[in-house]
Amino acid sequence: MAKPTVLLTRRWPAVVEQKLAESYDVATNRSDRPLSPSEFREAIGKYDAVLPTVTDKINADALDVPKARTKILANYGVGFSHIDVTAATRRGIAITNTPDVLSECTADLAMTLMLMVARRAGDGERELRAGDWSGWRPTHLIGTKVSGKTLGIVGFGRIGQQMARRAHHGFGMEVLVYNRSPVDPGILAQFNARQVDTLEALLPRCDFVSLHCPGGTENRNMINSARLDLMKPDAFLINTARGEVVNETALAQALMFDTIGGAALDVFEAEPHVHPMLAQCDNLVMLPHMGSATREAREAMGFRVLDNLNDFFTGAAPRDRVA
Ligand code: 8YV
Repeated sequence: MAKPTVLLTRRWPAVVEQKLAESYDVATNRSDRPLSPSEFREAIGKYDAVLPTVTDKINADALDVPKARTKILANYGVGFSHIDVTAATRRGIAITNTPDVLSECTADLAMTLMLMVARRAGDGERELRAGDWSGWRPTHLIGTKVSGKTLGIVGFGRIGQQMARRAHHGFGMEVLVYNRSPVDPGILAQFNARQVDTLEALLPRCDFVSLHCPGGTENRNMINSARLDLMKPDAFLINTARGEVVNETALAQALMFDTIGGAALDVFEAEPHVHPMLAQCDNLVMLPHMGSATREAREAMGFRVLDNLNDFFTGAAPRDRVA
């Protein structure tokens, strides 16, 4: 029997590309540049499976193909707010993602950002590299203590829980949780965490707020100017979730007028474009969407896609089917 045809929209770790080629007839986007909407439409008409990732904007237009051949979008990544789920489902296309395998690394990066912004690590490194360090003094680059402070976690899924583990057991932080559904008390107890019912109840009580909820229309602009105003004037916002969850203009204003202490972002609304006002803020740490960027996580994500594909093409239910 002929192998199913699959398209990788970006380059993947070599070990996964090799393994994939054993069972599938694989086409690779050798240029490793994001596909255009028309290239994407062509792919939907041509391949049995398309393996997209966060840089593919798969809206209704991209799925508007009279004779779609693709039966599954096996996404490389846990977040899938770049896919119009309703439009894909209408065309009978299944969607899978890659949870679990990147939770620890993404939480590690959220911790990195939290520590960097609180301890002014970016400022320090820039000063040193610019040759401007004049030596130790008691008043130099004074930051904020992290240990023992209160951390608000928005979205208490797998990554949010890994963040709580690090913050509570590593840094003795008090953990408050906001989640759309009630969290099992046994899980909260692992981190001595308390769940609150609204963001309005969470934000004024936190020294740090870290976002771990999905993106998409439901959570677009969740952190707007009214909610930023509820944060303590010296509190920090960390976003490793999705750019659209934060209103970037409102955040830049809060940073410029010092109504919050600072922010640290790994994700942006219009990646790879950075809002010009954000680029001017000193009390902001920015990283280029690196949450899952470890060899271990990126390989495991690829193998997880492979598992989902194998299930799908042998008629079993893929374990990570989200639609
Ligand atoms: C990736 C992510 O950067 O999994 C996600 O949702 O944001 C990250 O793991 C990306 O989506 C896949 O490369």
